[in-house]
Amino acid sequence: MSSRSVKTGQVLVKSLMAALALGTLGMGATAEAACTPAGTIQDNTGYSPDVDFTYTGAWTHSSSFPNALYGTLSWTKDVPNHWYGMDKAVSFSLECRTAFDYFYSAAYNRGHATIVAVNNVTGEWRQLGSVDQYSPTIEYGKSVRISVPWTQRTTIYISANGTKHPASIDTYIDIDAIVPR
Ligand SMILES: [Ca+2]
Repeated sequence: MSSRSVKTGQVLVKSLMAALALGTLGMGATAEAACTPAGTIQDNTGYSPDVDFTYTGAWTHSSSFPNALYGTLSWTKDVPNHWYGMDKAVSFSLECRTAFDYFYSAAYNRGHATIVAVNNVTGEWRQLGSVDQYSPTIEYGKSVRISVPWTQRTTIYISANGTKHPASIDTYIDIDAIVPR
């Protein structure tokens, strides 16, 4: 192949890539393409492609838990200053989803996790529930399904409430993964 035809080939590839990029941008403009895919495990470390986890406050992240999903867990007992729990939390956004599964580990030092949702379109917020993560023995891969009140883009905040089951020795909460539903 001559250098001329190689260049032609490169131009063709560039043109194709540009067209694909335009196509992707075009799809992104529609509401459907912005939907968070359902059923994909989203790991708490945030490397999963469709949900970005954001951590505020004091969290510890570890990849030393072989029995957790992808071997990773993040935990905190940092209680938010705001009662609606947005300043010290793990947060992520969902769109077009009506629920998500919250995976965590239950243990003897776990407390209550508070879950709050904020509608990014209307600004409404709602407390979705509280999860008691206490267990006398350590149980990895536990999950609870949380209903989401809006299919519009919604940010979910999960934070430590600072309260616990009477038998628990501490108020830590953790996140292992979420699965949008
Ligand atoms: Ca994990």
